[in-house]
Amino acid sequence: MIRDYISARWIKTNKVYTETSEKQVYYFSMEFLLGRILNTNLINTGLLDTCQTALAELGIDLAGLEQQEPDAGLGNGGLGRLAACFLDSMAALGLPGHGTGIRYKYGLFEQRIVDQQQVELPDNWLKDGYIWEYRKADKAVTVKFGGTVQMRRINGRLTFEHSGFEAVRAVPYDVPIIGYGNNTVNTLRLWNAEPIQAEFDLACFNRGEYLKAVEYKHWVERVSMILYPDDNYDEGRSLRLRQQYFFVSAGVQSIIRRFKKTGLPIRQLADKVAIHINDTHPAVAIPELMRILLDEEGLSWDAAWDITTRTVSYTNHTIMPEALEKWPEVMFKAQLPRIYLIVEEINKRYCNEVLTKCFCRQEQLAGIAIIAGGNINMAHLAVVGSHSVNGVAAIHTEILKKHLLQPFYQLHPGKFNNKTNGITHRRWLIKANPGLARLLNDTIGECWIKHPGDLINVLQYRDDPAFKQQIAAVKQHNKALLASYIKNKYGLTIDPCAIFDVQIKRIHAYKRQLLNIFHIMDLYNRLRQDPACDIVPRTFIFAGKAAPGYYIAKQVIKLINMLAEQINRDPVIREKIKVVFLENYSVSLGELVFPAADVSEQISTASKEASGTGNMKFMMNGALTIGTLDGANVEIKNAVGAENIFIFGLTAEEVMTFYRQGGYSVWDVYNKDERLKTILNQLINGSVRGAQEEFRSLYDSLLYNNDEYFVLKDFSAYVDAQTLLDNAFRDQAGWLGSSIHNIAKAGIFSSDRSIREYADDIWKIRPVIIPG
Ligand code: 26V
Repeated sequence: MIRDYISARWIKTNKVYTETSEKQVYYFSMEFLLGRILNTNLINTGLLDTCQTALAELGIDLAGLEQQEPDAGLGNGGLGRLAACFLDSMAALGLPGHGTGIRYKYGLFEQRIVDQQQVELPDNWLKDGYIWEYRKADKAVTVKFGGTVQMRRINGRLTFEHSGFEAVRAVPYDVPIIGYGNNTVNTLRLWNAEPIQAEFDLACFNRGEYLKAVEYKHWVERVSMILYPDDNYDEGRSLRLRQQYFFVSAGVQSIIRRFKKTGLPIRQLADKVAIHINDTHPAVAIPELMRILLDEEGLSWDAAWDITTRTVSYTNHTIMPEALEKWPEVMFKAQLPRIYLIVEEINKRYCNEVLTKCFCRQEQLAGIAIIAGGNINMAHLAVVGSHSVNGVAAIHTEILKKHLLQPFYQLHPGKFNNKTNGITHRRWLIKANPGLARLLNDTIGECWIKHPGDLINVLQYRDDPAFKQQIAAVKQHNKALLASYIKNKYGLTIDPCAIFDVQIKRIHAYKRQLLNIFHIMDLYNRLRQDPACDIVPRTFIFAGKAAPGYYIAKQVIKLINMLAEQINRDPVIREKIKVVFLENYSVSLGELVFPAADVSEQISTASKEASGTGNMKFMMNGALTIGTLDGANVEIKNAVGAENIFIFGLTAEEVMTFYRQGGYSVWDVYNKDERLKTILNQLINGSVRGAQEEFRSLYDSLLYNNDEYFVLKDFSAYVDAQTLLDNAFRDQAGWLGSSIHNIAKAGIFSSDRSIREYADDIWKIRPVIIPG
């Protein structure tokens, strides 16, 4: 019904976009972590109440019905969820902006905990069909891999003939992206890889080469089969490169096809089209656009380059060295021979330009070259081929300018800018926390929904005892909901009055779940020593997936689960602390957990977390942050003030100084802190029940591998901050004031704000009103 309801608007939106020929942006991303969209579609169309009532009359519970929708998990974590929030905001703001990605048959794996360890199961999310997608077979295009390129000079002009390639048919599946309170319906176009029917198959069949034909089909379908489950880790897999070129080439071809229907000359492309690349994963869009402009449109190199760089913009999402994409030249050349030649030419011309303009000396070239040491550096390609490069939080952008991309910043300072991340308050507040949304409406009116900055209006109730009671009641209700989920799923009873202290995110050494665990172990040791020890009861809640091949991260999951088992059953500590690991973290699970949290753990090693967006989801739902000065935590602190957040630990500058010195002296810290000695020994002496040598690898990574992420170094400051937090929670009036303060200041972290900045500063696009 909702599909039919919006279909006329969808057609109308496309018609208006075509007729007005307004500039449109295409957000290219390997990942879109949509989650379920029935409920948010109901919110955005204004049909939620009507549907809820009508269904109730039929004896159907909407919430139960919603569970039938698969949770579209076409992303790993922050980068993919950001893309989904951005689509929602573009539509809400009436901006002509669309997503371009891959229709993975299998999304991010389903995580189960079996014998306290992570087990991965395939996420066959399409098995019962996906109600929101529309296959558009008539819009299919062909993408070519492999083969050879013949260069010829015809009438004085170089031409490139690509032959012997293997062709893949890219078929788009369109998903409507519905705007809030307007008539805009934008499009998320996901590309599916299919065999080119006709000749090849038939020829094979006719020759009786049945097996060969089937092999070809499988080879082709592999391209859009599965989302790579690594987050912040690049393995340089050739199938991933094929995935990248597959959706990028299909996407760019379809943009050009659409543009040409306007009848405008191709030279005006950048006036009508912006292509944004979400990290370097779609960076082959730069040479692909060059290929089309050169080989198919017959433009000169300079004209094509001018159009390309004015069309493309790039966001960097990580400075982790192991996540920066570098493709071996040999692999790249074999897969994409024509694209390789173009990248080679871009590199040659860029290096020449920099040298001839005396911007740098020969020996400095390696720092900016796109091709060096047998690899293609995709971040360098992305910077050189775009007109805008942005980081995702103030501190992250500064690190890009001063460190990771420093030589480029020297050469082109004007390209660099910051766009602090955001989250859609429609999903993360209105949908996830209806109780809070209602209370806000009753208190400050509904204007914050259209203008999230208006959340600031609740600040005047910061010290209002009646309002505090209402805020407390909402939180209590959400905590009870989570407690009952935990009871039903795991049979574990948790006290809704305890502090709910939550760390939910991918499991990664730099995010330091281990630091959180060490605080828990320290508390547990204190309670074992003195069961009367005066601490506020706490429930520590974890959730998150580890990349299947990431051994250390999997050990962390195992350690959490083993500790949970031991602590939750220990009668001596009288239920003062509990530990829960929620399996299969997903968008839907997040919607249950964020509203129930009192404490938000954002404890990455300073300088490592580009932004974080979970931090914003917690804040918007009234949790207080305990965190380092990393990513957007810095801006959260500036927004709420030091009194309403618990900041601890090394600063990014200090961390980077230590790195330059080759680390810090781990043993000094260890020897001076009895608590740490105890905890570390407990990892290897059988204290963690059932484990003897099990956690030696974790122990070694800290003591014998230089504690790369400063867990031991920050431990003492973290425990001190936790003690302050424990004290602060005892003063409920003060705590609720801070909670209200956090909600009031959360408006700037709406992705509507982020998207407005992208639209105004980078894409230069304007809202287009779609009449009803
Ligand atoms: C990188 C790679 C490298 C190649 C193999 C597969 C793979 C998959 C995902 C990624 C993305 C890593 C970057 C990332 O997710 N960054 C996160 O972006 C969030 C949105 O900007 C930000 O809030 C997080 O701090 C940042 O870690």
